[in-house]
Amino acid sequence: MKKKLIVKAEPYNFEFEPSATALMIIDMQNDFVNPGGFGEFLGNDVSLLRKAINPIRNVLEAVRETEIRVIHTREGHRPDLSDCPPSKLRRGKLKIGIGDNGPMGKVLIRGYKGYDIIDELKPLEGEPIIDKPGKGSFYATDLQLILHNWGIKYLVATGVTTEVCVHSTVRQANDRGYECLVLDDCVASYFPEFQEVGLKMIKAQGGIFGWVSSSRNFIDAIKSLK
Ligand code: TIU
Repeated sequence: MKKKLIVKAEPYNFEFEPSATALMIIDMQNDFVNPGGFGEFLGNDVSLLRKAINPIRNVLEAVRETEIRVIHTREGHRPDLSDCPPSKLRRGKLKIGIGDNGPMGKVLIRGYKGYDIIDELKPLEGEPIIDKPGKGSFYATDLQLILHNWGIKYLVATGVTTEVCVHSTVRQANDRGYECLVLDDCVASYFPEFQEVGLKMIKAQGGIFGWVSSSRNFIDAIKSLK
């Protein structure tokens, strides 16, 4: 029998096998979290997302001492925009939009500073980075192949934004049979009301999309693995 751990969570405790678990850090990129990027050009106060950084870093450091896998994602596009649907390019009628020049280089484009994962959460070698053109991490990526090869059954979701890329990813993962735990202080939204209701939607109806807990509860649960 593989070792199972329990995290105090809602709507009820989350049971998982560490060897079959991956921590997902979703889109913690300069473009969403720092001023002068896509998030700000969409009209948002990006400082609201920064409160997730320390809790994610705490979880990441704890997980790196265990057999739990780590996967990072980045949202964005090829420099020639061939993987960007025209509808996404047009959306919002932005003054500075995807592919345009901003203070952190071309907005949401691979290879530019805005696209990079923030310094505080830099991936280590052996932690795959999934480059994704959509909001959900499974769409047009090799995420499912990697999870399959690693025998992953459980996902711990962190990152931004709660109701957009985190929700899209959790919904896609849930339909594919993964058990998803979302850590409430490790996800953030530009809209406080969406943060609240986004988390409620995960755990409602008996955990229709998954479970919700906190960084503290998760770190407590994996302490025995070190
Ligand atoms: N706009 C917004 O809230 N989010 C995104 O566009 N992408 C992600 O959530 N990563």
